[in-house]
Amino acid sequence: MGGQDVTDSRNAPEASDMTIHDSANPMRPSLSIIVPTYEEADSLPPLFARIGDLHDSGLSLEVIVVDDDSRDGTEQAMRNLALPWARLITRRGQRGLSSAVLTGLRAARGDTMIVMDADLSHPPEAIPAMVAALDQGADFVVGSRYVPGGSTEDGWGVLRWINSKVATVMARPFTTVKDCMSGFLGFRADAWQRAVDLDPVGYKIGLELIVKCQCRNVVEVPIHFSTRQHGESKLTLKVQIQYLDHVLRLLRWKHPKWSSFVPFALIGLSGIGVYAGLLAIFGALLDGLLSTDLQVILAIALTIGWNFLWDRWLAFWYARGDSIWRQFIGFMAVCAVPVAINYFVTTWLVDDRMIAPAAGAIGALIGSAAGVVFNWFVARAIVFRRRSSS
Ligand SMILES: Nc1nc2c(ncn2[C@@H]2O[C@H](COP(=O)(O)OP(=O)(O)O)[C@@H](O)[C@H]2O)c(=O)[nH]1
Ligand SMILES: [Mg+2]
Repeated sequence: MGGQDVTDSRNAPEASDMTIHDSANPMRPSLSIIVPTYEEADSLPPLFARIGDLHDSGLSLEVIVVDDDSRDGTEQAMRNLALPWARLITRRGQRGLSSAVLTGLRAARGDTMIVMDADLSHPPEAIPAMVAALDQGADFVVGSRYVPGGSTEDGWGVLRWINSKVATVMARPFTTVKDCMSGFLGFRADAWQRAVDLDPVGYKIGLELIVKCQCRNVVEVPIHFSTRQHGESKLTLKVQIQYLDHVLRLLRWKHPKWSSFVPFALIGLSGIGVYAGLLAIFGALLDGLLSTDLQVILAIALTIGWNFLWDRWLAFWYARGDSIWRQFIGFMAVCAVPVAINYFVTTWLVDDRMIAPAAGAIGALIGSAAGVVFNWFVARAIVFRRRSSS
């Protein structure tokens, strides 16, 4: 296997930092199996023994191992195997499961793609059934633990199980697949080429692909999910936190309006509490120092500030790069309508000798209810504009 530096790989910004140890096999296979690896040298010989059985049984395949420069003997292991249908891509200066999978997909030549772990938790023997499901019309196929016939090897810790289930439930807004976390995936080459806005972050490239390729007919093929025999899992706490971020990104991509309006409305609701609380505090502390009118104005100003900062962060995330002062001025202008309603209701109730916190709450409630939809539409259209590229 000679090392060959890649300089012209399509869509591959990382290309100059990787080496393909090519097998120079001129035959175009019908199936490409992508195996991302990080420190999996010991798993490779048994993995290739089992994939080799598929190859020997007549399946036209290539395997692309995408290793993030593990330096644990992976290159040597691949050299020892010396399989004409296997390639190793070593990426340098880059880590990440999803981006490794995308690197492998770009290099793949088959019409059908399978992505699997190196650690033998995914049985290669299930691959023919997965390919058959695709041939029969599935857009996407998942090797699944959670469908009849599927199972998980005993000894999977309870925590690990809960973890997997919680992650699956969080994926519910996007797919009803029972085991979209398994990491054992298959699809036709054109499905991922059709994908828009692929975001190679995180660990769950399966979920990303199902959503971004808009795959509807996802079929689950039952597998027995084995416990890894060699090496360690890379599913760290950091990776799990990144998953939350990934789900949020997918939500924002798939439902941009709702994922803006819902936080906006909730922040508006929180503003009511902030406003009433401020009025109560001012009433207790500033009564001799500041007139009631000024107290109300101060409370309104601080509440606008509260709403603005949270809205900018959570409801209009895409406009965080724009000038904050310009946005703040625009936001205040947009707030003027409900704020005016709020101010008059509050001061009118105070004149009516109701206690100020209750007055504040009622004023804010009416103002917010009247303003929330109006404000959101106007803020979105004028203050927090979406740039065409985001
Ligand atoms: N290239 C690459 N592969 C990775 C990375 N993280 C994990 N992998 C591989 O992705 C597969 C799944 O990872 P694993 O640690 O088994 O995760 P788990 O199955 O969730 O415990 C394995 O083959 C890993 O070697 C990474 O940062 N880069
Ligand atoms: Mg694993």
